[in-house]
Amino acid sequence: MQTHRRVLTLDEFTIQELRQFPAATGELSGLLRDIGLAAKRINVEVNKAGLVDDILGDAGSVNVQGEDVKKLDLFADNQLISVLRNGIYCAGVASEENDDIVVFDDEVSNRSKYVVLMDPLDGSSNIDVNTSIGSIFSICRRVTPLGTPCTLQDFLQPGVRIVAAGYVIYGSSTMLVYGTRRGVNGFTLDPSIGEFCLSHRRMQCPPDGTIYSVNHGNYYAFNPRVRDYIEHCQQQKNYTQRYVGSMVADIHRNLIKGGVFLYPGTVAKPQGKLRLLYECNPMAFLMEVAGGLATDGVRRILEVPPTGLHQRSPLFLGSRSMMETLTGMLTR
Ligand code: P6P
Repeated sequence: MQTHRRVLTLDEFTIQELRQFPAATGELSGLLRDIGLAAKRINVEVNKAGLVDDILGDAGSVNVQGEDVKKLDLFADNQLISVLRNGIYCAGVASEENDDIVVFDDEVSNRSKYVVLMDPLDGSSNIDVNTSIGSIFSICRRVTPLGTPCTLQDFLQPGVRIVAAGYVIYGSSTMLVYGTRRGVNGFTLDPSIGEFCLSHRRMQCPPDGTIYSVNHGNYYAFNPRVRDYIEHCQQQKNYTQRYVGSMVADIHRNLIKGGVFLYPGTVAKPQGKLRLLYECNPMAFLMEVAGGLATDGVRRILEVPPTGLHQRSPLFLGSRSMMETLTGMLTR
């Protein structure tokens, strides 16, 4: 009898990974399962956003970046914080939606060895037009003593200290993609069972590609070397430009198909728009584990020393060969 091929769920996968490391405590696996639970709850609201107006549209507030906060941003932030606070694996959170760190100062959470940095719903300007949006997260080991409340020091760590990172893309299907140093794996949500199921095992970014992703609207505000690279791309007959305006969607496509994503600084905003700790670092970590490269135009993104929770950085990341050409042009 032909039995249905069983696909590993996220929980089964993280437990399988755990079994390969008998010394592991299971905390990281538990943390990833908690994030998966929050993602499922956020997915329900994202999918019905067009149907109900109590979740769509501006929440009336403005976040630390000065950006209008959509109600879904706040819902996503609340879902992730509540799941992590009620769990037993996280000591606190840094989020785009909160000016300061959120410290889960209770006896159990203070004993947790991880903190989470996140953009709970990135690309929110696309919510109203039904374009793919995403949640981005990274997980770091605390540097302050266990048993005490986490502090800002636990969050201001360079990306090389990331233990795991990932994103959820709410698109034509909903996927959770996460990586540890062992590899990047993608899980597609199966609504029939309400589980993320392994669909993209050991994701590798193609070493070369033909897609470049940049907001051409800023072309004349870029420095000349960035413009030179964009013109280089335009001169390649087989290259194509793809830009959704939602970094999770743009980077997810390039991770699978190959390509480079550029969010350079401009004359007015030399540090660009994207935030180092909870946008650039997690995506750079994933891209490097998948065989790609990620820089701020000069330095490896993961080595940029953090000075502030919401600091920004230019971001260039993607296929190794394309990044080597890009970096050569930016630094000559
Ligand atoms: P622009 C979305 O608001 C976001 O933070 C990223 O997801 C995206 O890559 C970028 O901003 C788009 O910015 O200036 O090109 O619209």
